[in-house]
Amino acid sequence: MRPQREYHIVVLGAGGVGKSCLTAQFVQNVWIESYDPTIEDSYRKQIEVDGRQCILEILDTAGTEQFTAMRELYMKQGQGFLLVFSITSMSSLNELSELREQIIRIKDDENIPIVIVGNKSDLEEDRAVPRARAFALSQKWGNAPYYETSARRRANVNEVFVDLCRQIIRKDSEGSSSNSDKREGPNRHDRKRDNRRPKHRRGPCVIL
Ligand SMILES: Nc1nc2c(ncn2[C@@H]2O[C@H](COP(=O)(O)OP(=O)(O)OP(=O)(O)O)[C@@H](O)[C@H]2O)c(=O)[nH]1
Ligand SMILES: [Mg+2]
Repeated sequence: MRPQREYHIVVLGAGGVGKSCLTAQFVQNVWIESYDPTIEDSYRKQIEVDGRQCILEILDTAGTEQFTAMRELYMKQGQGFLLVFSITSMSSLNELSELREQIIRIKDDENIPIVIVGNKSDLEEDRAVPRARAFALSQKWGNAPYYETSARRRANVNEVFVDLCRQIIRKDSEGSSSNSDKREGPNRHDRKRDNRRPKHRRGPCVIL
């Protein structure tokens, strides 16, 4: 049996977009109607992805500005990021760009696993972010996968975590297969440049 691997996932996005509700649905299969702003919570969940047992260490972060002091630390530790906005709030989409820039700066890596999540898809009548707008952002970010989810209806909840986990696994295996080149291989700077050209291009992905 292949060994279990542990992966660190960070859930980011503006306050009230549904990060905690998505996490609670994924980890505990529960729907939370009330809004209790998060400071920081972490969860563990074991899942099987493509026949491989993975333990996800999930960090549910604070969207509210006064609780964001820990950001640098958890961005450093995170291996994959769910960038969550609400389809009912254009400003929540706009906030994601700064978060992504911060992740890239802190990880010093443009190809960090990311999934863009447009939550509250059950509130179609209140939609403020056209799908095309979110999709354009996904293309701008090198075809980062884009999903619309509803924590309320538990729609696409597993899918976003599994997609992110798959990206981390793929990156992990690319990293370890290039380890053998390290001795006489490209210097650190060149390897980073190589990372910007993913071997497997991610396909655009809007699952509704
Ligand atoms: N209709 C609908 N409401 C949702 C959905 N997800 C979350 N909500 C509601 O939105 C509110 C905020 O959800 P949270 O999950 O606490 O938001 P958050 O992103 O964790 O907020 P912070 O912890 O402050 O950053 C709650 O009242 C939820 O019930 C959804 O998919 N559909
Ligand atoms: Mg929360």
